Amino acid sequence: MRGGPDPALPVGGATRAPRKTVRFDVLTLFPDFFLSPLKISLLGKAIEAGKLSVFLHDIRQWATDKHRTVDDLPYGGGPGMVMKPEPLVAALEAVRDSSLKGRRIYLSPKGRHLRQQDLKGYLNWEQIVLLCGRYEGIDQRVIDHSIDEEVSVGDYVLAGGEAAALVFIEAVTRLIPGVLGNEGSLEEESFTTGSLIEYPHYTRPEEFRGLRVPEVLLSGDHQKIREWRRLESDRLLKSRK
Ligand code: JAH
Repeated sequence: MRGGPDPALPVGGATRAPRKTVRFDVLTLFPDFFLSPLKISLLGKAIEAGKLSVFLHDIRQWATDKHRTVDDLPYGGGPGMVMKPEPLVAALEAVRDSSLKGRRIYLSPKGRHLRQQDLKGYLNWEQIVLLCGRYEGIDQRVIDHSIDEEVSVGDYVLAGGEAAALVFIEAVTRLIPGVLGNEGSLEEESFTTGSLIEYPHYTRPEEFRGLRVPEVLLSGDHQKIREWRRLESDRLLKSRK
């Protein structure tokens, strides 16, 4: 029995803390590229739980000629083809929801390197439009006038931005509150170690093909285990170029 109102009772009918959901709109010539990854595992579950939504758009929809042309020869010559600006800008304008706080991102090896510490910031956008290029890339004027940010997920050239867009979506999605299930994994990742470098992991059996699990991990001494892991993590960090 309780006297008086419970100060913790929600006001205005809310029964949960404001739920973070991220909406991605992906512009691509190959929407099918994303189907399996979005169906399974972490991304599939996040979508099912309503914490993530991904809308796939075929850029060719915004090509207006009979052959639905999206590419053309590069001015100044050189190898390959370049994606024409008109369909890309039309697509960017069409999918953008002006009622949402949005960010337009082009995946490219020339972009700013994506880092773990930047990822959380993307949770504050209500709509993230990811533009995936193909061929040699896209007309620079699209980047200059219709893109907010050029992002790279690593210094290598892919066949197109799709694989990079998936990396981006997955890395952001696992930070959405409630997505990991095991909220502890996130805490340990950044807080306990203070670095992204991990310590080595072992599971059963204790001996595998003559290789034993480090004794400290079998000791049950959690203080010592923490110390060992920090040391190993440090060693890995320093040995990496
Ligand atoms: C390749 C357009 N940072 C990885 C990355 C991202 C995008 C591309 N390559 C690498 C790419 C061809 C055309 C984009």
